[in-house]
Amino acid sequence: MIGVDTAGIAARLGEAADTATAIGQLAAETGLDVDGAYAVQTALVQRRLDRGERLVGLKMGLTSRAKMAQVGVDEVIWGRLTDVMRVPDGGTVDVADFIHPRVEPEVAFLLDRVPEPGEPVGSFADAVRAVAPAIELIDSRYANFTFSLPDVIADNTSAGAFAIGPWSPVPDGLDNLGVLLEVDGRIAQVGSTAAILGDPRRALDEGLRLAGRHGVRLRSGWVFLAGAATAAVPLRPGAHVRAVVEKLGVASLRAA
Ligand code: OOG
Ligand code: MG
Repeated sequence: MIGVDTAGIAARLGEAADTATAIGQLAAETGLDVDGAYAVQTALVQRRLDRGERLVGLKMGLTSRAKMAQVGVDEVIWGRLTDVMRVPDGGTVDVADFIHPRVEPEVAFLLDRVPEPGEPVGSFADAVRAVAPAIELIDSRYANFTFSLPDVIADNTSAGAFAIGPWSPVPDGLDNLGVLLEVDGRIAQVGSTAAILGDPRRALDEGLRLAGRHGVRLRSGWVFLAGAATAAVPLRPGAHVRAVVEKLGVASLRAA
């Protein structure tokens, strides 16, 4: 897109994240479209890589109706994960590092042999070495957690932090496992992995396809978050959060 200041928009979003200060939406004002927004995301993540962070995976967003409805955007999106975003399972995040953090239950894949560009997607069992329950902490850099499709893409799909529970070998079926999000021992959200594109394995096909469009290849050893099965809930200081996925177990984190 001619005239869009990709680096300038990335700098505004990067500053907002670094200082945990919300900003207004940018896409309408700057004429950003979806392709331009992915270019901003690339520049935004490059700022992190320039200060020594490492890419460790890909995350899908808005792969469930519950999430689409919560944020009013109905397209599947993807973003990048870096090592600094990873919190140990059972670890603590400081809410002061974020603007208005929310948590959501996810299923994570540990990637094994992902196809080369242009190669057909082989079997899920070839592409994925292990699966795990996970929690994603999302934190839109936009005021009131309100954004358009290009806005949220540019903002690296609200990626903030993530915790991954124990890895298990890929089970026979992943398509209808019960999902709970618990906060301080109370159930905050209930769902099923079926909410994720009918089967979370489809999220990997979508990720390969959508990221591939932008020349992004998934790597062996990367983590892949398939997208939340339920709406996200606000993360308050002191909260203890657990994501429970049937057959896969529990991922947890605490908020300081
Ligand atoms: C966008 C990110 C969505 C998911 O799992 O659906 C996402 C947002 O809700 O702010 O990570
Ligand atoms: Mg998510």
